[in-house]
Amino acid sequence: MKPVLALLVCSLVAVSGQGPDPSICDPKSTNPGPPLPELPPTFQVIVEANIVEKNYTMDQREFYDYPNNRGALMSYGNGTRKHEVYDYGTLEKFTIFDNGTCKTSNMSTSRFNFFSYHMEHGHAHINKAGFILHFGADFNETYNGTTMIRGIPVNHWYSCMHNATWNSTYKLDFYFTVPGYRTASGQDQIPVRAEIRGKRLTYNPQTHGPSDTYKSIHHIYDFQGFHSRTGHRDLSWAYQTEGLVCPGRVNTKPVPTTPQQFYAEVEMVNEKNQTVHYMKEYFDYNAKLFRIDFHPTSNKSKSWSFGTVQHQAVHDYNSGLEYLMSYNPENCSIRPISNFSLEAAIDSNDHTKVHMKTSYKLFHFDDKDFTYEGVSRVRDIMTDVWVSREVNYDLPANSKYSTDFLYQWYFSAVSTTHLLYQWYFSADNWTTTTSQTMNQSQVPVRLRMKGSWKKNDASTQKESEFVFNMFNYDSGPQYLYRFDISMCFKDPSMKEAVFFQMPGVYNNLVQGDKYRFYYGVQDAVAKAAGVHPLRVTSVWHTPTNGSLWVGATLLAHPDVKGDSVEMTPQKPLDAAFKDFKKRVDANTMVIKFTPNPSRGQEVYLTALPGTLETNKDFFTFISERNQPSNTYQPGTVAGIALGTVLLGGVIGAGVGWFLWRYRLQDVPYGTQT
Ligand SMILES: *[C@@H]1O[C@H](CO)[C@@H](O)[C@H](O)[C@H]1NC(C)=O
Ligand SMILES: *[C@@H]1O[C@H](CO)[C@@H](O)[C@H](O)[C@H]1NC(C)=O
Ligand SMILES: *[C@@H]1O[C@H](CO)[C@@H](O)[C@H](O)[C@H]1NC(C)=O
Ligand SMILES: *[C@@H]1O[C@H](CO)[C@@H](O)[C@H](O)[C@H]1NC(C)=O
Ligand SMILES: *[C@@H]1O[C@H](CO)[C@@H](O)[C@H](O)[C@H]1NC(C)=O
Ligand SMILES: *[C@@H]1O[C@H](CO)[C@@H](O)[C@H](O)[C@H]1NC(C)=O
Ligand SMILES: *[C@@H]1O[C@H](CO)[C@@H](O)[C@H](O)[C@H]1NC(C)=O
Ligand SMILES: *[C@@H]1O[C@H](CO)[C@@H](O)[C@H](O)[C@H]1NC(C)=O
Ligand SMILES: *[C@@H]1O[C@H](CO)[C@@H](O)[C@H](O)[C@H]1NC(C)=O
Ligand SMILES: *[C@@H]1O[C@H](CO)[C@@H](O)[C@H](O)[C@H]1NC(C)=O
Ligand SMILES: *[C@@H]1O[C@H](CO)[C@@H](O)[C@H](O)[C@H]1NC(C)=O
Ligand SMILES: CC(=O)N[C@H]1CO[C@H](CO)[C@@H](O)[C@@H]1O
Repeated sequence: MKPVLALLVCSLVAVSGQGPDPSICDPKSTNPGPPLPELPPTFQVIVEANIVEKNYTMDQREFYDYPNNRGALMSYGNGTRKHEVYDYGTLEKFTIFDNGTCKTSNMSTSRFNFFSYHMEHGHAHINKAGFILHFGADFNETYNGTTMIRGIPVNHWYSCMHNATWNSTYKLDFYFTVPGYRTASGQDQIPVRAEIRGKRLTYNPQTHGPSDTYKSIHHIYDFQGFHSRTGHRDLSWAYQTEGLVCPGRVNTKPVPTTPQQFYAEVEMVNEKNQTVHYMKEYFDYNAKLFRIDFHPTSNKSKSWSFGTVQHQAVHDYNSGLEYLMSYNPENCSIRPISNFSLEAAIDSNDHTKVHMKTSYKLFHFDDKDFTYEGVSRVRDIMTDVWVSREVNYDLPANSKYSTDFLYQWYFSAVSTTHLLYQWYFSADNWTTTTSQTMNQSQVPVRLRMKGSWKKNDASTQKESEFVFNMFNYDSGPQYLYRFDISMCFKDPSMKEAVFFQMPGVYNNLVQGDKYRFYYGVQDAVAKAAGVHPLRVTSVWHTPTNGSLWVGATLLAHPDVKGDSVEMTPQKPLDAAFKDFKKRVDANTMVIKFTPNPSRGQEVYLTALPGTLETNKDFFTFISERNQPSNTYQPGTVAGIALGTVLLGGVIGAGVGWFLWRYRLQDVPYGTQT
């Protein structure tokens, strides 16, 4: 339909000069006849365009959307297909070719565009359908009765157009179904055919004006399946360029901001190998910690893993070390963080050490070519989509690799996503509901990476396509217990348990908010010992009414040298312990405890000097403290067990078994009292 519009646009009717050719039509005759049908504000139609004078046919599926200021065409002609998207908001046209490339054109500088537009208060707007098709009262339609087209009874109108500059005369016939005719869509008076016939002077490139030779045109447009219904289906796909980069496109929405901390569960789909992997990622830029849980599926990776078992890798940039752990079987290896790690990058100033990427960099948002390409429904979630083509993105200088990837992000589009977490505790006649509402907007839902890469110029090009689906995303604080590394410090010489007493005045407050208390303990012990809080694990306390005992374990610094920019000097264990003891004895080991604001205010608790005990393991200490003759209270061990599991991370199966047995032993005793 493009040719006719081009012609129509440049041949507005004006009866003047030499006048129209009477053998084609007479512009003076007007008899509007019955009321002219109105074209709806949105519609789609399939058009078969027969360009008679040039002997070819073109098929087009047209989408018209006045309210959303856009249009789209899918056309098939001369054996090739293309998809055009017209965005009048930015006056851009995107042409998507069958070979998967997309071209951006500026409508304000191109001579013709299919739907045509006008300016409204400084903004471009697609024209009304009647104007585009040159049909309606404005065009002085003449009614010419009813006839049959393709077996359909139709009303026939025509208009006559003339342009003096080109000395052109065109007759445009329009056929609409007669009122009451049962159309397929149920819509009344829909267009069935348009036909244009006429002639004009050809263009003279020398004079940029009309030449003295005529050319005739004759086009027949058959409209099929005209309707404006969308039903339950979302037609946005027709107006989308999803998955394609259209170079030069205007970015209409900046990429989301990224948090300093986040947690996400990731489903990684390898489209080429047809495999699916699952991972959990914990990212904390403030604490310079990263953890990833994964499960290698191939024995090939033996060189960097323990085989096909569940792994947990903690990357501590404060020491430059990676703690790679598996729990079943138990295994740990400590080594410098590799620059191949997801969140690691070779430092550009230093050129050898790694540093931790910001989440902004991790998401590739330092790539300024990301452009917004509209909304899309992913996993039933409405998402905003950004895309970029990244050629040799972030490759180290002098790398022989070459990469070319399409990087496409989907973020939830709703301005705020309410994720409601609810826990229900119920025991017999007692029910409590606690809920915590968290507002998170622009949550990452999916990342798609598709492209090719080569190891070097001589190697063959490899194709890759990955989809990363992100679940349970949480940009809230990342608690340190998630980065527990105590598993790597099994050797008694690598750790030092400390136990100390505190004034029992806040027992109730501590008991009611023990995890917040544990964070305070971890922090205070680390400060007092002069080490990073990561080196303080297995925090616990005695939830009894008597004296309040608190314990923690100080970890040694492994005998492995890290290699990161953020590295800080690491104190040896004995020096850390000595410093800690000094602080306790000097009455300056102060725990800042910030309970839940609804429970109480921030308090400062000082360890009682002279109470520091050590050189015992946790269980010996507990059993000595909780002899049946002592002030044993049911619940003690259960409380410790839970606290240890939570704050100390996953403790080994042996310890779990111990606690389980210990508790069983105590149950009869507890009930007897
Ligand atoms: C004839 O068409 C030209 C564009 O090709 C246009 O600029 C001109 O205004 C038209 N003349 C009349 C009288 O409408
Ligand atoms: C324009 O068309 C009219 C009528 O068809 C004809 O008489 C006239 O000579 C034409 N003028 C030119 C410049 O071709
Ligand atoms: C179109 O086809 C007809 C009949 O086959 C032929 O006479 C005419 O020259 C063709 N026109 C063009 C422009 O190819
Ligand atoms: C139609 O396609 C053929 C073969 O692909 C090409 O040679 C020809 O130039 C095309 N014609 C037009 C008008 O695009
Ligand atoms: C894809 O097709 C279009 C139109 O045929 C062409 O202009 C473009 O160069 C092609 N691109 C590639 C990468 O083949
Ligand atoms: C399109 O061209 C016009 C005129 O040259 C210019 O003002 C406008 O910024 C261009 N638009 C885009 C999207 O490049
Ligand atoms: C319609 O007819 C009126 C009156 O003859 C005329 O003034 C007007 O320019 C015509 N409009 C078009 C689009 O031809
Ligand atoms: C995918 O399969 C290819 C060929 O079998 C293999 O070389 C490659 O390592 C696999 N990729 C992943 C991520 O498993
Ligand atoms: C991995 O290696 C172990 C022992 O070397 C073997 O039992 C197992 O079948 C291997 N698994 C795969 C997937 O090759
Ligand atoms: C721990 O991993 C190493 C290296 O993969 C392996 O040689 C060793 O057997 C593993 N130890 C256990 C207990 O599985
Ligand atoms: C709760 O306890 C009350 C009084 O003891 C009793 O009447 C009621 O049936 C109990 N409700 C449930 C759900 O057990
Ligand atoms: C002016 C005009 O086009 N009149 C036509 C109206 O329709 C009848 C029948 O289809 C034709 O014979 C006329 O020529």
